Amino acid sequence: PEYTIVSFNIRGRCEAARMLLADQGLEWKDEFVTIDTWLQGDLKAKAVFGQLPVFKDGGLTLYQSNAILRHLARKHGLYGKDLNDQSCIDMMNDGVEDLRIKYLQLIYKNYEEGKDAYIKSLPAEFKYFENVLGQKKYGNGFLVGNKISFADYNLVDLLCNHLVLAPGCLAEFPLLSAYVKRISSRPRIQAFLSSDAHKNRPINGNGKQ
Ligand code: GSH
Repeated sequence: PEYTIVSFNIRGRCEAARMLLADQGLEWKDEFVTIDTWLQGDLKAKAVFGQLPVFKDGGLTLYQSNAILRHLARKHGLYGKDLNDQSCIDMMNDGVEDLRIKYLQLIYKNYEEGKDAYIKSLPAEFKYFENVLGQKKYGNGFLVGNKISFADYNLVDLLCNHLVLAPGCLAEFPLLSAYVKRISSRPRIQAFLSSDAHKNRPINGNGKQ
């Protein structure tokens, strides 16, 4: 395969890139690092920011999950049609990242005590994305423009995780619900989401979801 993703064996911060690759019909190899190997420290010492994932494209070694998404987007035409689209896609992806950080803080730092309050806070988060989908200004069917971008894969992945956390959480957001259904039913995404590789991969590293 053209690409290699080195990560822990979880969906985590890589599943959006895997979804992008699958949807674009691109091949990649997953190399999973066990906690034991990680704790030996060699990989951590080599990592630019001391963390996984790492992505390899020929001679390029890239850390930071969002940089990986952007690299693939630039290479495979998933970054809008012009400069303004690119900037709007960046804006949307930054919004997704903000929500992902809140989600990961809940999962890894405050799951038991924080779950109810987090779920209650979700409508206030989702309404921004619902608004964007309702505005012609940015997108029409996708977050930005008339074509899928890396930010769409990132958002759909994160929303799928939220549907596991709180199955009814999108009920009051018709545009967002339809968006997740529409994108997850693209044939290659549907095949990816129903693959054993995806289904057997835990969402997070601590077993919480
Ligand atoms: N901003 C980084 C990204 O988006 O790639 C965050 C990466 C990150 O949180 N990596 C975690 C990690 O390597 C696993 S998903 N944890 C082990 C450690 O920090 O030693």
